[in-house]
Amino acid sequence: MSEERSYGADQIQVLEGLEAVQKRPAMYIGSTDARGLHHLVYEVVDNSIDEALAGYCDTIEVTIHDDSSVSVSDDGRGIPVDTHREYDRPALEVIMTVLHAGGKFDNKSYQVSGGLHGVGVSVVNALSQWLEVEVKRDGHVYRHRFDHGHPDQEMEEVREMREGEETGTTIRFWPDQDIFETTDFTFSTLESRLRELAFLNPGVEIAIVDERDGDEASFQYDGGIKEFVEYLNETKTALHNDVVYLDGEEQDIQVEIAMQATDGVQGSIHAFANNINTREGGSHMTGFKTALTRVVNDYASKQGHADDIDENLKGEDIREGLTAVISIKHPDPQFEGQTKTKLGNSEVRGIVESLMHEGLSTYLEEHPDTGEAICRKAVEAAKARLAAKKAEELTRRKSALDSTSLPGKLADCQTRDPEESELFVVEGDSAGGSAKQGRNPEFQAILPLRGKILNVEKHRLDRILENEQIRNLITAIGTGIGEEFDIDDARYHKIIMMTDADVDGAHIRTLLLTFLYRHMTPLIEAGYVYAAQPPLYRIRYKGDTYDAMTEEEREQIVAEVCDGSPDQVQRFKGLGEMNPEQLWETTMNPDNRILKQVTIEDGAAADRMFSVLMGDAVGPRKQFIKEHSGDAEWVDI
Ligand code: 0RA
Repeated sequence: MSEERSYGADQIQVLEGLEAVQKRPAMYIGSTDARGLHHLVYEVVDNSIDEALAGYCDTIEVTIHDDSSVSVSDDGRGIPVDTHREYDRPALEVIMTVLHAGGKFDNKSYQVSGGLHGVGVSVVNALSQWLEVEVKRDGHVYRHRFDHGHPDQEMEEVREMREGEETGTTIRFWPDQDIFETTDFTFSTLESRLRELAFLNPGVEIAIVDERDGDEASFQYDGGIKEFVEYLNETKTALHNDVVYLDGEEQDIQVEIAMQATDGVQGSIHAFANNINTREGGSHMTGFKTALTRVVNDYASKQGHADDIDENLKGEDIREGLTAVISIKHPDPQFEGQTKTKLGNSEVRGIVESLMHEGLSTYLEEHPDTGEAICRKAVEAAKARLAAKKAEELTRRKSALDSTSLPGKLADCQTRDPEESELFVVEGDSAGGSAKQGRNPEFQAILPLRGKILNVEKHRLDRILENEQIRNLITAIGTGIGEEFDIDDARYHKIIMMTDADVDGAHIRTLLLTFLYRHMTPLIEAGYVYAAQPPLYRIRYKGDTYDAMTEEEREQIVAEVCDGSPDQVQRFKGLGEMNPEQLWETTMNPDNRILKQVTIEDGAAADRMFSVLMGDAVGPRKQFIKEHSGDAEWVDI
């Protein structure tokens, strides 16, 4: 800050605000790991989206620069620069430095910023070692720069706007390396969220460029969430061509619903409120499910489509294989739940229900082929469910998964405190043997898995549970499965997949992840799931050993540490090649190892990835693998 400035009461308030954010960043952005880092970008983009929702911005451009900074550019009206009366400072400076100041300047009806991570762009400023804003409005180009959230100097007027030049805002920020565990932005993570935002805000063009390697993508969907459903179903077989689309508005609350049934056994319903993925559901989800069950049952009995079964279709029957996106925009959304991703506004339930009642009933009447396809699929699911029940599958399942009888293969740990306990799920019996000898038995348990586990994408839960590997896994974890799943029963708070660093290992890890993602989602959400990172090479030089996790790291160590001539370079083809001590040292010892936490950054993207990799359609899978073969991080771990 310039020395002359005297601090008035308002400035002191500003400083306290920024300091609070810097002291407890996690309170404002959730975490300071990669997830929190990417939230910074979403926070800035949300402001541009607000400008688009207000009708003033068509294009948003995100750039990852090669100096660990990101810029977000839009063609909106530009952040106001005139003097703010209360603070006696440029409005731009107030917006950038005062917590929650953004929204006060405009009564926008559905602002995104102010929602989940909508803590305001001032939080991004507080957590950036450097931030620059350029505003084009009122015929001028203005620039303001900030150092750890504090104005570096007075706002500058740089030049006049040129003939035909558009108004807009560009914010470029360099995240504070003392605050964030990593400042390495991942293109695919940002890309997924930007694609989602483009689906949720039809018409807005959102582009991303990665200056580090030239990657780029651009999204614009005039069809909105209808196109979102088509995209989610691209790798699946739809049972009707048309995507059902409903929209309505009541009490200033906009509701949009799009859905399409597929022949798969996995359903996926994605609910959003003010562009925020409400993973924990809430009133819009409840309203949707209740009405869906009722409308389809009414329609089925009226048309005689469910005469084959004696009872009503259950909600789960109708949702089997159904892909749906619900998007609401609310002037005052209330977010609840553990991760603040559950919509609390109770009035929304009835509004969604009545839109579904009227809209879906009419739709089915007018599109009898679609109505029949949806009913036929639900009846088939109900029959499978009833058959499983009849075979006393449910009782068998319960006793088989009863955690009082732990699987014989499990070498459990001594502690009974789940917070301290780690479960290593290990590929193959031989690696399992090494892991058992190498572990610290106090808190590390080992479960070897033999061969490949079942591809759960393609089967219903009752079939999946016939697989012994899966049953062992469920029993060891202790949470139960399906309706009985309870995360509080988890016996370990770290479930670590330990697979070979080769193609087979990646395959097994993906199979495991698919299972955990589909059937034990809360474990991933709670951050309990990890992937171990065994080294690829061990290099010996002058009596010391060095491990390299990647090809590049090996080259670097050989060149920089061993002066180009190491004594020995050993390639670990599999975990089984490491002796127990090596396995402990490199991969299991909490002091040395690298664990990658599995996150569900984006439910929709993960859902799509799993069906691309595991589903029936071969074309998209080949395409995906071709596109991502050089990208070791695709699995979001
Ligand atoms: C407050 C008021 C107005 C625009 C904005 C904020 C605004 C903020 C951001 C952040 C990124 N891009 C943005 N674009 C606009 C409206 C001011 C007016 O009435 O012209």
